[in-house]
Amino acid sequence: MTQVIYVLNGPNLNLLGQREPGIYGATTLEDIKALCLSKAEELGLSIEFLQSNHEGQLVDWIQEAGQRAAGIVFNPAAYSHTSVALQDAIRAVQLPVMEVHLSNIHARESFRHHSFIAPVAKGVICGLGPYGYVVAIEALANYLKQAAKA
Ligand code: CA2
Repeated sequence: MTQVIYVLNGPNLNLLGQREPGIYGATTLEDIKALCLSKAEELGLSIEFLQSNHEGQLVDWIQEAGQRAAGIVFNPAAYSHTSVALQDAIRAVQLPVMEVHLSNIHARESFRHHSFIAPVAKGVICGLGPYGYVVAIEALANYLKQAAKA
């Protein structure tokens, strides 16, 4: 059966391409969804691509992924730096998670340097722009293949 990957996006990422192009570029979230779908098709995976501005909704989707998905690509946006609830949800489902950030959070304000998600993620990709999502899907596919062999 085709494996499902949840691609979850946190607050304000719905504004991509419309505001602050100097930091986040001109690509919209719909463009990123198209990139993810194309990479998933190439790898024989199925994608559930979702965005919410609400922490509880993201927790619900992580729990849902626990029932339905093989892994999660997650850009928690500002909740990366604040959310114990999202870390707890990831710990609870025990799915492999690749954390993605469009910008290089380590080259920005110090409050962005810490992530509550990183300690429970398999990998963290930042600073590669929309391509980071493609890399994250590839890395997750590779992880799942290796895990199936073990
Ligand atoms: O670089 C990333 O992907 C971030 O997760 C983006 C978050 C930020 O809080 C993280 O530190 C790094 C912000 C997403 C907000 O996106 C906007 C897009 C357009 C206009 C305004 C905000």
